[in-house]
Amino acid sequence: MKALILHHYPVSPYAEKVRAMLGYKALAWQSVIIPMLMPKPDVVALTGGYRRTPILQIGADVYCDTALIARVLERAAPSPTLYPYGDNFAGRAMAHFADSVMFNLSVPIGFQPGGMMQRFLPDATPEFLAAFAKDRAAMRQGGTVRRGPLAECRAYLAHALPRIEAQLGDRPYLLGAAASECDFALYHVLWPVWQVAAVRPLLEPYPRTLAFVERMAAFGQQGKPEEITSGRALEIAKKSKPAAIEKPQALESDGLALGERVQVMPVDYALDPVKGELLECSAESISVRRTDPRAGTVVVHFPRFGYQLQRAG
Ligand SMILES: N[C@@H](CCC(=O)N[C@@H](CS)C(=O)NCC(=O)O)C(=O)O
Repeated sequence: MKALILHHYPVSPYAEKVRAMLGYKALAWQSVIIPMLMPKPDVVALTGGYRRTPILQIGADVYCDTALIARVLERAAPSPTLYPYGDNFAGRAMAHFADSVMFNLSVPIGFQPGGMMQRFLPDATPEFLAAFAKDRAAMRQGGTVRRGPLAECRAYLAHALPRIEAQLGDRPYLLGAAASECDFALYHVLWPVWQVAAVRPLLEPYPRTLAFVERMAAFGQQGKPEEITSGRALEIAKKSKPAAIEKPQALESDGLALGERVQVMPVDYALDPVKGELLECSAESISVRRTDPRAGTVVVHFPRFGYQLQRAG
């Protein structure tokens, strides 16, 4: 099997979701630490424009978005499964709610001054923190995600936590005795609250939730990745051939045919189009082939849900 290369940085909650999945599946992986803000020339050489974190590289295939990465890891190592109760609507709905709604209230809580950045980057200069805030504001421009004021985020969390506690009941995980995709989604959004001593008390009235986060965090600590440089990852991409796509489909492609030049980008934020030749567009994923002077010919894959496909402008 080709190596799994995760491009990420330590303080990223979405990256923590994948690190925990890798640990849960006891998969060996290689780690490339990427910049936290733009410019990210080596990331963009692989993706063609997508800048969000993390991405998973397998040879010359680049997988964007943790919803798709979960399915790729499942293919790489079916056991233990991330879908022990089936890949069903309840699990997907919980994962989506955690990723899309809860992420946007837990980040303002966990990333307040003195929070996650202080914990993971104690030496960050005021200039870096200001550049980070500016980068994120620019990334969200034109997007559809509203981040409310802190008091509102805390109120929404207070609304969600008793329900999470009730959902856990006497089960270790949201859907039962085994962990599934939605547990990893909920874990990574509670992670910034749990990591920061000043806000962890918000979780303390909910002992099952707290025990759940601790259980999930143990998966995150299990992996022992091999560090490689982004230059090495680009060489690997250049030397590799993208995996063949069997029986490619063009489902609901609005008239776009396989082989056409298209662009793909998220619907919510970080609206950076990735242009290339459409190789597949199914109910699960969109794949485009593109060539970069340093990465060579790569295929970039996105989940179908949450991404827009258009003729290349
Ligand atoms: N839907 C995406 C969201 C990923 C995301 O928003 N990640 C954050 C970091 S936790 C990000 O990309 N921040 C900007 C950056 O890293 O450049 C996924 O599931 O992977």
